[in-house]
Amino acid sequence: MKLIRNECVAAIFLLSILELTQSSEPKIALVNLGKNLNLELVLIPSGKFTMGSPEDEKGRSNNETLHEVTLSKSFYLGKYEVTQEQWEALMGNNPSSNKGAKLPVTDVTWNDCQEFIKKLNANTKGGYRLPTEAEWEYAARGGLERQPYSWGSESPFEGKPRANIWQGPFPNRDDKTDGFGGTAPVKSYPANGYGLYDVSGNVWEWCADWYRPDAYSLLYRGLDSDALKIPLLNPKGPASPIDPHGNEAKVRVQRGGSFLCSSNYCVRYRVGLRMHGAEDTGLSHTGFRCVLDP
Ligand SMILES: [Ca+2]
Repeated sequence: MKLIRNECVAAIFLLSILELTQSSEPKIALVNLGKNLNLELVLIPSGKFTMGSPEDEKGRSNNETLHEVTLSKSFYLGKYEVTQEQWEALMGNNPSSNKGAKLPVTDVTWNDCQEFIKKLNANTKGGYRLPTEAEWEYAARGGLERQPYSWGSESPFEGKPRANIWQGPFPNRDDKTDGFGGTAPVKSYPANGYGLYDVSGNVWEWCADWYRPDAYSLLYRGLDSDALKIPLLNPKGPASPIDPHGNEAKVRVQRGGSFLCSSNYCVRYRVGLRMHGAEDTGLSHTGFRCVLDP
């Protein structure tokens, strides 16, 4: 009898239901947030990839040194950026500047994301966290190797819109030919090879790692050039940050670019592009997605 009562309590507890659908690809994890809302995560297979960007890639920065990475364990990653209605269902507030239920939650700091994850873990079987930078890039590449974008090499300005970015000369004029001038509802553009939406553009996504610009390079590793060919195993980033602006801010990695990224200015919707932000600062073009360890 006690067992039945405990099961009933568990059944009505928000966030208590985790369903793993294993009958079809891609495998999806659904987490019930209440109010008929699910957090959806896609299973990303373990594997090996080349992280960073070739030196001849347009817009490439010198912090993107090519190196090999092995991710030995599969993981679930948010199918799309955490939305405002999802955030509100769990946290009871909505910090976003540009309001809309299906828009990604924005203005969240890295620390805010930790609070969201802490609550998610407390109310489920646990296993939630932010992706490492390596996991993020591996998943965002969707199985493609050494391509500039999450969809391949085609220009984002040809054919159907592929991501919510800035069209026209930044910062003077955004032609909004992708349909949106600010954030776009998640899943407005095609998914990548792993079934993930909006890894390019829309909002920057927080990663777990500390940021330092030389994190991929020999300068940081202090090894000879062959070291770049030896795959790093499940890298978690540097032990401490270096703020490239010299402000000694506690900077964390951000990836993916946002609706403010243009071709004439920064090309930051490239899949290898690395960005950073102080962990206590949230902006109107910054959000996140979660990892779930199986
Ligand atoms: Ca846009």
